[in-house]
Formats: sequence, structure tokens, C-alpha cells
Amino acid sequence: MTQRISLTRYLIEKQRGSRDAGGEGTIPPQLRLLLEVVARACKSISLAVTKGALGGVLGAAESENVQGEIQKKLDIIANEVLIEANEWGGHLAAMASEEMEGIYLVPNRYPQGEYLLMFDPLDGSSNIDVNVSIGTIFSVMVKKTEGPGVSEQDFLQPGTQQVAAGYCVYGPQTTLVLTVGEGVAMFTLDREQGSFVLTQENVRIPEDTQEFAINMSNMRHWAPPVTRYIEECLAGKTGPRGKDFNMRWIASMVADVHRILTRGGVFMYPWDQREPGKPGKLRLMYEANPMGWLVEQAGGAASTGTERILDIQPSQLHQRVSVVLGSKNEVERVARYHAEHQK
Ligand code: AHM
Ligand code: MG
Repeated sequence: MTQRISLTRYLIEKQRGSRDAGGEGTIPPQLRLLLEVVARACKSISLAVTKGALGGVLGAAESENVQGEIQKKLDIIANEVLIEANEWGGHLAAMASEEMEGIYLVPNRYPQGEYLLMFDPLDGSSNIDVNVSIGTIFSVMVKKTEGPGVSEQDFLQPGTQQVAAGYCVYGPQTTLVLTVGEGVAMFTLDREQGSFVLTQENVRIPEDTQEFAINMSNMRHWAPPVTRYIEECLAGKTGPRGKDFNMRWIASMVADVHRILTRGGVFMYPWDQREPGKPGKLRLMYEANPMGWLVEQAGGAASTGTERILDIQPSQLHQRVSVVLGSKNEVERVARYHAEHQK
């Protein structure tokens, strides 16, 4: 029988390092602990999601988040689960979440660590009540300033500074997808055992694709380079691309990105004219950065259309950004159309 590798073992082996590499580990013990805790929280969230109406978790809460969006009960539950799981372990300096206006400091009664954890506790909120895949997205950085205090400024580092990133998709299977900067690995939740089991390593996104994901209902509001790209895809075999394209749009970034990591494709949530002052819908720190890094680690690319997402120097915690990510050649093509348009 082939041996099953649990997430715990995978992380311990990363911490220990391989004998060939002289036993030099690639992740410190505190980061291993952090990732174990995040995975444990995702297991709890997965259980709550699975219960649905039976657990009383569906529907809207009576509150709005900092972005002015109505919160769903599960948005709040998932946020609380992640905070409660992470605040006492001693590995974190602070947390930030889509569902909280300011940063969350580790309470004084607990020891403080050096890591900063950012998350979108429940991505794809509009899909909760209709029983479609949703997920949790997370990103980890190191606090660079010395001393005990933590401020929002500590979080404002570009995506290149991430030391771990991932997501957990709650779909027909619960799958945790992780990078610590050495490629992408996928772990499937074994519900009987209660543990995540390694089911794919060295995930690679094909460089070419015939599948795109975008919310087509916004077409009339797009910028010309985006319209050009999608129109060429729609023109199919007899158009300039010379091939037919398929379309998917799940409206859960986690599920769309999971498909792209599994079989390729391009995902776009670009800037549009509905609210010209807003750079896009998705958030840089806990959506675009972690997903962008995962996609790059799998050989794909992630851009705003005009620059690499991971290079953006953030100025705000809840900053929004235009997102184009997935199969490398397609993302590069979209970026080229933007450059040509600027000329
Ligand atoms: P959320 O974090 O509030 O759920 O919003 C993010 C989601 C993404 O998962 C998804 O790609 C997008 O919003 C869908 O937006 P739309 O409903 O405009 O298609
Ligand atoms: Mg989200």
C-alpha cells in the first residue's frame, strides 16, 4: 500500500528539511504551527458549511462589513473560528480579515509571535445559500519592525514578501491548497480520519488554455483591452485566435482558481466603469496576493493587466485591485493588450 502523507507529516518534513539538502529545513517551527492551526480552523469551517440549514448557518446576519457588504452568518462564523484558533498559540503578532475593519491584535494574555496572518474567512459569500463551492483564503507574512507593537503599517508589504499562502475550498471535497514558496501542494480532507491527506504535489498550470472565467454581465463596463481579449475568445475558431474557447464563472474565486490550478484557464475580475474610482472588486492583501502567488508557484502568472500583482506596494489594508491570473500565455496576452492600448 502506498503510504498516505498527512499535512502534519508534510509540514514536519518541510521543517526538518531533506537529508540531501544537509537537513536544512525550509519552514521554521512557528510557521509550521501556524499552518497546522489554519488547517484545523478550515476543518471546523468545513463542518459548519456541510451542516448548512441543519446547523442554522445559512442566511444573512444583521450587519455590514467594512466594505459595506451585508455579512452572511457564515462570514462571521468563519471569521470567529479563524481568530479563536489562531490567537492563543504564540505564533502570531496580529491578524487582518475581510470581515474586520482594523487589524486584530493578539490579546495581551497570550504570547506574541512574529507572523502576520491575513484572510478572507469565507470567499464566495453569494454562493453560501445556494450550496455552491465556497472557501477560505489566507496569506502569511513576517512582521519586519522590531519590538512588541503591531500596526496596520506592518501589514502593508508587497505579495513578494509572503512566506506562506493558500486556500481551502469547501466543495464536493474539502481541499486545502498550500505554498510555502516551493511549488503548490493539494491536500484532501479525509472526513473519517479528520486529517488532510496529500493528494497532489508540484501542481502545474498549463501555459495555454481554451477556457476563460469572467463575469460577462459586466461586459459593457469593461476597459477596451479586456473587451478586445474576450471578444477574440468569443470569435472562436474563425476569429483571430483560431480556436474555440469555453467559459466558466462560479462567482467564488476559490473555486475558479482551484479549477485553473487543476486544468488551466484564465480568471479575470478587471477594473470596470461601474465605479471608476475603484481599482477592482477583489482585495489585494487576502485575495489577489495569496492567489497570485499560488498561481505563480504553479507556473502561471498574475497581473492587474498593467503590473505584476505581487509587486504592488499596498497603501491600505482593504485595498482593491484588478485581477488577471492563470495560464501564463493568456495572462501575458491580456497584459500586452493593455500595453498596446496605452500606446
Ligand atoms: P466575497 O469575498 O465577498 O465573497 O467576494 C469575492 C467574490 C469572489 O469570490 C468572486 O470571484 C467574485 O466575488 C464574484 O463577484 P460577482 O458576484 O460580481 O461575479
Ligand atoms: Mg472573497
